[in-house]
Amino acid sequence: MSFLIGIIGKPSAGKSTFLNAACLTNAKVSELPFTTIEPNKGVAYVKLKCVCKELNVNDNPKNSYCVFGNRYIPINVLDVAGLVPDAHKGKGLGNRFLNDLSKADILIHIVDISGSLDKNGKRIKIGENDPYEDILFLENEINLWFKQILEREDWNKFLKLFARENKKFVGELYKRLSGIKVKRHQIGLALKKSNLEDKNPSSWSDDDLLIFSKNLRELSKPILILANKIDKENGMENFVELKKKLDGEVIPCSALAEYFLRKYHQEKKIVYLPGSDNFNILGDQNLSQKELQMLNKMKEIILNPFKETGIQKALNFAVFNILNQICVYPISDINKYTDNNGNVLPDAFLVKKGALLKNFVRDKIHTDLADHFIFGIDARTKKRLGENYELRHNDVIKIVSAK
Ligand SMILES: Nc1nc2c(ncn2[C@@H]2O[C@H](COP(=O)(O)OP(=O)(O)OP(=O)(O)O)[C@@H](O)[C@H]2O)c(=O)[nH]1
Ligand SMILES: [Mg+2]
Repeated sequence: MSFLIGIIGKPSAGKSTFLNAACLTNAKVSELPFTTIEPNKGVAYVKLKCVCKELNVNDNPKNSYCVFGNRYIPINVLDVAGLVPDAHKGKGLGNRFLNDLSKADILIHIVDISGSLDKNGKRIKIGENDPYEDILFLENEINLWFKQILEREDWNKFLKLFARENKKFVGELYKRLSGIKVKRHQIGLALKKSNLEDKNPSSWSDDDLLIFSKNLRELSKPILILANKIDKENGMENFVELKKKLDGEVIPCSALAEYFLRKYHQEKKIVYLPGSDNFNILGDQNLSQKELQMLNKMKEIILNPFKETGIQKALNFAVFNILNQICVYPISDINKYTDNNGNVLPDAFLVKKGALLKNFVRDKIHTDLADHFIFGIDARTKKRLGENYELRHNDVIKIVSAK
């Protein structure tokens, strides 16, 4: 199972450009608001330092790929229609697309940092819109979407069923939220965070429900802010201002720059590795004077100051810092680091920090293997690892089973 990242933002913020840049898809892009109606899907990659260099082997990846010692692991990305204030009430394209986000594990909010679009994605004078306000309205919309899901189908009647604090309540809430990928423990945590653990559900106010919806949304679909169009006039100043107002991470980005760099790489005009701070031109004759100028400008205003376009950083931050994933390499031969077919370091799996070896075997490898699991062996130290061994980032492990 791979992660799903949902791309959200107001119309024309650059969501489809992000998708195309990250996944080399051909989703329609235009200056007009509501260009995207049906969601667009793609596959992007998180990037990390592969263990092949440290182990001094040439690898043959199967579920991922490796270039110059960088391992790229696939994740799913979904670009949806633009969101406007009161979308949860049906404004713009309404909540239809919100439902498209149901299966997302995390959301990346593409903000137009140049401030040249109003809340409905219409072009206005550059700098006229405050990107901070976009963040407030959009998060509110997503929280209200959660609230609406809870409220539908006789919410008040539902609350009255739980006259006292009741263990069943969490289970019933979990059922109610089954469509939007909320985990059971997140419901418990959200109740605690909202100070509602000991409150009788039948006496919940509308505010209680709103606070609970917000906390649950933050836990189950966290939002990473991306300051897109940093290349535009005002971009940099607005970015500095926005950073002052926000507690969390905000990543500067030019989705357009990444898109061009990856396209030119694909067309063999340059060599560019996603997430790097440079590119090499493959013979000037492939590029017009105008293209060369544009590439130089990208270097000057994006790659040099920010060290990358921001797309790879956003994907990595979402998966490693917010979803707290680490990478583990299962193998069969602890000396050659191969699978049964001789492939060196074939698979790189993302697992949650703190996961136990037995859960990793069950969730990522095979339930059948998990049933017959005996122990693991650390390929580096050749030591035995029990089922309750807590996995560490970059572990290379052989699974020994009775089957
Ligand atoms: N300068 C600059 N322009 C960008 C960037 N990203 C996107 N754009 C432009 O912004 C406009 C809107 O881009 P889209 O990707 O279609 O925006 P969207 O958010 O998918 O829009 P909707 O589908 O209508 O909601 C296009 O003209 C893009 O070329 C960027 O990083 N820099
Ligand atoms: Mg779009």
